[in-house]
Order: sequence, then C-alpha cells, then structure tokens
Amino acid sequence: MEKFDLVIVGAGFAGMYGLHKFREKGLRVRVFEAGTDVGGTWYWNRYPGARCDVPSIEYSFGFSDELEQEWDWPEVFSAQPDILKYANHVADRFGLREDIEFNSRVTEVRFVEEEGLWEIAIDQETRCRAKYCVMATGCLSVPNTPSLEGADSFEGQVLHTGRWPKEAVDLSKKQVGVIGTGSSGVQAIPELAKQSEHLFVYQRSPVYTVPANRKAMREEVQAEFRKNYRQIRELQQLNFGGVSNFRLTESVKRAVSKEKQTARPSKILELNEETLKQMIKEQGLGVLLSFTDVYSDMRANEIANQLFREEISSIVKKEAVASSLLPKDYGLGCKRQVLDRDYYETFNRSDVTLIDLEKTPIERISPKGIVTGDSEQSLDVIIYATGFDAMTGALLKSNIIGRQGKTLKEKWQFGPEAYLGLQIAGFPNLFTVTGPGSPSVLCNMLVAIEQHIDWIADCIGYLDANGFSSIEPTCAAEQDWIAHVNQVAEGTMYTAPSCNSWYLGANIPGKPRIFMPYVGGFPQYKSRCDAIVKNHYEGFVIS
Ligand code: N01
Repeated sequence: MEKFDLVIVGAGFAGMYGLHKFREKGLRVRVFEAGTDVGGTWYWNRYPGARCDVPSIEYSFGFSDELEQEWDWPEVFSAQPDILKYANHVADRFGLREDIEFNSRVTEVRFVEEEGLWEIAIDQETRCRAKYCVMATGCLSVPNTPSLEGADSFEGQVLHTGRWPKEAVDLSKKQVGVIGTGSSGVQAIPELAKQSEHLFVYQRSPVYTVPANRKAMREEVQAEFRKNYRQIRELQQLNFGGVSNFRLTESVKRAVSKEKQTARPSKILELNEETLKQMIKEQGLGVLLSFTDVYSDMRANEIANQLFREEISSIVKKEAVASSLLPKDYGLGCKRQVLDRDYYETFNRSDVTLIDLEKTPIERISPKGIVTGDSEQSLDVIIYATGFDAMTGALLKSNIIGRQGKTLKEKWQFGPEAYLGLQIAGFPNLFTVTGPGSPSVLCNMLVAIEQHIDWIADCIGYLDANGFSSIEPTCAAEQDWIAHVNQVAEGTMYTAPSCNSWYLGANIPGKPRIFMPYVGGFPQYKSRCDAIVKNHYEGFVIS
C-alpha cells in the first residue's frame, strides 16, 4: 500500500496552502478531494449572486509576495467566479494539482495503532497510509437538506445552493421556489428573481441583512494595497476578526469628514433616536453594526433592532410583506451578519412572492410543488438555500476512527471536544484546520487557515527534528480549552437563549447545542497557540 508522510483531506484554500507548505518542508504529501477541481467552498457554491463578504485584498493568501503582486481583483468584494479563478491560479502557479487526487471522496480515516499510521479509504476502498493526517474539510461544506415529507416525489428540478451545478441553469420561463433566507438565500434571491419567470420565497425566519459594498476595484487603490501588503498582513494579525481594515480606513477618511469620523460614539445608548435615524439616512443601515453595545447590551440591541425594522418597513411597499420580513424573535449579532444587494427591494417586484412559513409552514412537497397550509404552489424548480451541517459535519462524515477503535462520532456525541480546534485527544497526529474551538468562521478564513497550517507545519518540524513520532492533546487540556471557549462565549449575543444559529448547531435537528467557534478573537487565540508552543507544547503528549 502506498505510504505518504502526510495526507490532506480537501483541496479548498486550507488543503491548497497545506500542500504547498508541507511540500516545502520536504514532506511527501497527497491530497484527496471529492470535487473535480480545487476551490472548496468556491467550487461548490456557484449559485447566482454568490460572493464573499470579506474584502478580497484581505481574503487572499499572504504567504507569497509574488502572488500578492501579480493578482488583480476586479471588485472590492469578489464574486464567486473571481475567487474560483484565484484558487485555480494558485493551483497552477504552485503546481498543486500533481499531488491532488480529484473525484476522491474520503470515506474512512482509521488510525492503525500498531503502525502508528493513518489509513485512508476513498469510496470505501483503502488507498494509502500516512504518518500525519490533516483534515482540511472546511467549516461549511456539508449541505443541509431538511427532510420534508414527499421531497423525493417532486417531479421538477431540485438544486441546493451549496451544490450548484457547473453547467448553466436556465430558469427563464420557470416557476421557481427557494427555501431559506440565510446568507446564501439572501444573495441568491435578487438574482433568481431576475432569472426566473416567478420566484416564490419560502421564509421560516426573517433575517437582518444590510447592503453590501459594491465598489469596483480602482487601479490606484489596488496599487496602494500592493505597496502595503506587508503592513496589511501585520494588521490582520492584530485584528479581532483577522481583517486589517487598511482599505476601509482610507476610504472612510475620503468619504466622511474627519470631524464626523472622530465624533462618532461607539455606543448606541449615547445617541438619541433622531441622530441615529440621520446616521442611517447618511451612512446606510450598516452603521447600526458599528456600535459595540449592540452586541453586548440587550437595551442597545433592541434599539438597533427597532431602527432596523423601521427602515425595512420604509423600503418594502406592501405592508404585510414588510411585516413578514422583520425579525422579531431574535436580535442583531445572534447570527452571522448577512450582506445583500437589493434584497428588500426584490420583494417589491410583481414576479416575487414571499411565503411566510411562520404563518403557513411547509406541509409537504408534492410531485408538482410545495404545499403550505391548504394551498399547493406548482413549481418547476425547488432550490434549497438551507445551509450546512457546520463545523463538525464534514469531520464526522469522514468516519474518523482513533485509538482503540473509538470513532469521532462516539467522542463527539455530546458536542465537539478538541484542543485549540487543532487536535483531538485519542486521535494522534491528526490535525483539524479551523476546527471547533478555534476562531475559524468568526475570523477571516484565509488568515485563520494560514495560522493553522503554519502551526501544524512547525509542530511536525519540531517532532521530526527531535525524533518524536506522535503528538496528541491530553484530555485535561482539551477540557480546559472547551471550558475557556464556553466562558468567553457566555453573555454574548451569540449565545442568547433566543438565538438559534448554525454556530450553535441549532439548524440541524438533534445536533447538540454548543457554541462551536472561539469568540475571544484571533490575536488572543494566536498568542495562546504560540505560548503553548513556547511552553514545550503544553497540554500535548509528545512521544
Ligand atoms: O445557511 P443558513 P446559509 N424549512 O443556515 C432555512 C456562509 N456564507 O447557506 O433560520 C424552511 O444561514 C433557515 O431558516 P431558520 C456564512 O457564514 C457566506 O444561508 O433556520 N427553512 C435559514 O433561513 C453563512 O452564515 C456567504 O429558521 C429552512 C436558511 O434555511 C453560512 O455560510 C454567503 C429549513 C439557512 O440559512 C450559512 O449560510 C453564503 C426548513 N426545514 C454563505 N431548514 C458570504 O460570504 C433551514 N431553513 C456572503
């Protein structure tokens, strides 16, 4: 059986950078990827309107000066096709494809204790062994399709935003139903409305979404970034969410007078209603997100929620539709912030109908369409924009089996347990990239990925240089870290009792309700990881 030093599962940005980095360290690496090409999230999520909500200058690799200097971003916030082009360029430039096997879904990752090696099965067939295994499987990569009665009987086309086909989808002259109004649904709905004959939006929970930045990348702005990339990368390391805000600072300086900028208070409770309304008028709804107390003080949160609702009511013409679109049961900051382009305006179109599932839930899917209450809507296409089994889904789906035949599913039956989101007790030499308990989805993913891959590469370098063969966390260190992750999340909007988000696993029936990412911020997390290394890998057993 073929043997590698290291196997990586997944060829998204984490797997791609991992391959490059570990190969540079002299390791023999093999990557297995279920898709037919690189790109991960950006390979699978090709739905109309898909784009990133982190500026592309920031949502790009920082490990290569040449790569930074040669790449042009056409927009400040890039659309999916441009990000996928970038991923392809990275793969070509660093010759990554020669060590990636595509169309290869990993179905088992088993620790062979006698040999101290990981054995990898592809499509149920054992393929190779490796000393180290790096799970670069992504945080939002296993689509969630709810089990709705009769779903299989539907005679039309069924699509999921997270598995959008490569081939063009022709929706013209089609009656289209879309289920779900999270980030994917909100991005897709305005585009689907333009493409289909009639769009029916099935909404279970209304969403708080604010207009996205639509700026094209200007030549002089890109040139300025190019000159300052090192500073941008340094600032990212110091920022809570791994974003330097370098460009933003410059553009804000240009857009508003210095006086206004310095005068802006950080707390919503310090302002009266009239001033706040004026600010929304001048700066848009997004301004509500810039007050710190909106996320930490229930009174401030409700002021922002109320202002938000009033603003939406003024955009959406039909009162009943506007009323359905207003979130009432939870506050801003509970879920991942959603950004949109003309979302609310789309509901003023005569060819768009909102179906409020709080009033009339989906009874079943019929061969012809969707039945809500006692009415059946005929549809040609049903699109699920129903999200993902986040953070743990892809790891559990890979059937990881550790020491003494214990599966990850058994270990995580009450929720994910890991040390730093990097390693799991009982699973030696197996690493997770942006795993539960790390900043991951609360951080610029590219920054989080590079930090994890660099940490893992240094760790393997240390083991190899010192003649060690194995590393895994102690159960005590794992438990202490989990307690810390829970403690920093406590009292934030994310864990409010009214909040039901995928961060908490609340979108998947039966999934334990645990706040999975680390909310203490990237700099605090990174310095903890670095301190642990300095302290001779404190909390790990090295043998
Ligand atoms: O998924 P979601 P998403 N019947 O879970 C509804 C990232 N992302 O794919 O809220 C009816 O947020 C569900 O309703 P409810 C980003 O991190 C980023 O949209 O559970 N409806 C909800 O409305 C994001 O947060 C970008 O009541 C059902 C929707 O489906 C994450 O991915 C773009 C249902 C799911 O929303 C996930 O976003 C896209 C049912 N049985 C995604 N089950 C950008 O970078 C679920 N729903 C901008």
